[in-house]
Amino acid sequence: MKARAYVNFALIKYWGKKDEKLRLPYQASLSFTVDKLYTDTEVIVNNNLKEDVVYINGVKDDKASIRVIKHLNLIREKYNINKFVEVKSINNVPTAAGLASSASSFAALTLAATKAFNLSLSQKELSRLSRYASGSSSRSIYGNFAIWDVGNDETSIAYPLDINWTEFRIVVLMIDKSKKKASSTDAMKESVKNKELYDNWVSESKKDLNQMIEALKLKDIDKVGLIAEKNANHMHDLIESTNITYRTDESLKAIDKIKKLRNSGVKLYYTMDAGPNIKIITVDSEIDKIKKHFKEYELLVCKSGPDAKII
Ligand code: 2P0
Repeated sequence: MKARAYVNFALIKYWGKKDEKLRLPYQASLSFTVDKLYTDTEVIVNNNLKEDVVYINGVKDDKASIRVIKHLNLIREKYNINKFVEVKSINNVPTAAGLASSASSFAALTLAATKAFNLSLSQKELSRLSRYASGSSSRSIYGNFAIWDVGNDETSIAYPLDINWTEFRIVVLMIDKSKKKASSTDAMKESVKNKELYDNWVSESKKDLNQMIEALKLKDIDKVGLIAEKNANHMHDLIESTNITYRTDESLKAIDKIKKLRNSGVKLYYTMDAGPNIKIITVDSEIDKIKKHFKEYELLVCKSGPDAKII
């Protein structure tokens, strides 16, 4: 059984867990699933196997397999299944460069594995199950805009937002494809320890989320962009209060250029995740201008992507 799930980028970030094991977030997040970056994962039940065999991008990587096998164990335990599988996962995403590859990877794995085990789960059930493997993957079950609620173990799932904004774009500026130094899971743990700053992050991000939903309903790119920038900057300030930083000189240089171009009248904003790459938030009418001004970078212009699906 083969599934494809698409990468999502958060406009309002998930940063910090109140329950590490259940992967319950402290605050709700909102994302946009994109069409150009995705993971294809094939899961084949093989009765001759005595353990799972995992290939990621064609390589049998024991370290990367651990998290995959842990998730398969969780699915087997939950649904009383006693079969080992072969997993072949291909990312068309530079892995672990802050391009949210764990979101698409685990959403695709959850869908392909449950289907391979003959389970037929709803999107809500898939979102919840995927959450255990990677928080942000709960949002990649859905295409377009999605919100992942705080909730409890039962209710902390993502759901789609009914917003049909066909002109909305995210342009990925590839700054560095190398593997990030600190995993977001570890960086989140450090950030949560800083109680005063962390509490402020939680209360501000709740306000940001409400404002973002209203701005998206209005399809107001200036409001959406400014709220997303504020939220991303707040998250990175919080991260940098620990000893971790994802913003490199190259990221800051690109941000500066974005601001300058904005001052000249182009509608473009930015967000950043757990890596140095920049995602430009914009609309279709601005793409040619952006391409002209950012010739020195590899650009990936993304539209709204679909739900995770069997292919
Ligand atoms: C997000 N990130 O909302 C935020 C913004 C990175 C920066 O969700 O620990 O790899 O596995 O639940 O899913 C990183 O997410 O973290 C992330 P875990 P995950 O997209």
